Amino acid sequence: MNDQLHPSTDRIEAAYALARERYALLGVDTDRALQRLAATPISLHCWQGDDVAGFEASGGELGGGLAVTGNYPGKARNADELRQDLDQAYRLIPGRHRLNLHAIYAETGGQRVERNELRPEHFAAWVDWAKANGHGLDFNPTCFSHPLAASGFTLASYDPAVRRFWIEHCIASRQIGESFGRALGTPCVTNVWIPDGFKDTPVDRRRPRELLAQSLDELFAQKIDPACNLDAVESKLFGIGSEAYVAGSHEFYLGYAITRQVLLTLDSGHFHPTETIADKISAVMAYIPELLLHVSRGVRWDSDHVVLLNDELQGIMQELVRGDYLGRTHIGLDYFDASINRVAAWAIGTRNALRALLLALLEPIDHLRTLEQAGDYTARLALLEALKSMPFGAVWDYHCLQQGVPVGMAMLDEIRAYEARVLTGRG
Ligand code: RNT
Ligand code: ZN
Repeated sequence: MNDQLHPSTDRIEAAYALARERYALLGVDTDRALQRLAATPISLHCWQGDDVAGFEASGGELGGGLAVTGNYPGKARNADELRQDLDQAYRLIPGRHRLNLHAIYAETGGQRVERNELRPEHFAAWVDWAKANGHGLDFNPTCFSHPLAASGFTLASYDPAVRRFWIEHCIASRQIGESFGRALGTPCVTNVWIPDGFKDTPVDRRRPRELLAQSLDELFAQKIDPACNLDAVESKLFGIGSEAYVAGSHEFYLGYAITRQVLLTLDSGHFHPTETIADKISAVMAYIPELLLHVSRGVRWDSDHVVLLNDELQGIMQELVRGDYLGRTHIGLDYFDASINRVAAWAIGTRNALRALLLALLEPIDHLRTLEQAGDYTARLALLEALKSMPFGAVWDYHCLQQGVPVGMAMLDEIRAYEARVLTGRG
């Protein structure tokens, strides 16, 4: 570690003072932007820490058309290791953030518990940990990596026994979500994603969707206090093994979410490769109560790469801020990369989501809107382009300093030290 490579506290503060002045000239209050940033939680996806493996005694192959590539050493082998890695990741990320759990991360003390029999007590250690560390919890039924999902169908299966099992699992999951919300005083978003679809062209596209709607109505029938649990449904265009048809497509779930007034989940990797979700936000928000985002990055397909600070991510965050949707949006991440240090993957991706959000919060949006309404597109373009070279980095560094997390590349020093101290010993 070479301290000379990293800026000193007084240099970071001096740079911030200058940046603040520059933004103030545009009418942007950087202190207020940082307050809003600090108040926005991101839900970290637990599954980046162990390549979506989970802790089931019978833990089999990753299914549902999901694929994790890479074998970087140090993957978490149990819940204690996963929490230890998460603690390290949170120490690198400014602000207080949530954790998004999947049902396969239950702790059943070595006992085999079927997924339709999972209960809140199987997540007691997660709740204790969340409470002790100020994390809200979110949840997902795991409708893949299971013999009853091996046909490629779950809630939309033609087999009533298969549907029944997954309906029961989703009901159990909502109750677990409710228990999280009650224990932690912040609603749990329970997100239903299923892999159901056909590899090759089906002749009946209608029936699986009818079955899916029926299953969903059944599993959502029990009303749960929205202060404890919020239900979300996640669409997908295609998966590995469901290239020709996915029952839970975007149109299907958009209609479902609107008519049932549940949350819609937009995963940025679940659309055509050139289709981005930023423009969808203001359209769907006209009709749905709240939104769940799975911020991801597809490369050629839904490959779930670590999110970068790129135009796509900025477009999403700009929409949330410009449209004033932050209060109705739950921001979650969804990627899994096993080819790099997994703690770094969490930290880099989450910091990028926050950096994109900060960039959006630093826009003089009222002024931009006035220009647009006046038809002054010349000034709108000039200002938007000028914003790109404003000293945003100084504001971000100051935020990290204030929040007690490493600034810039100092983050990597901590990751390397953790790797040497903890991860390499895992064999
Ligand atoms: C799959 C969906 C889903 C999963 C997680 C593990 O394509 O994106 O959200 O990635 O539930
Ligand atoms: Zn997703």
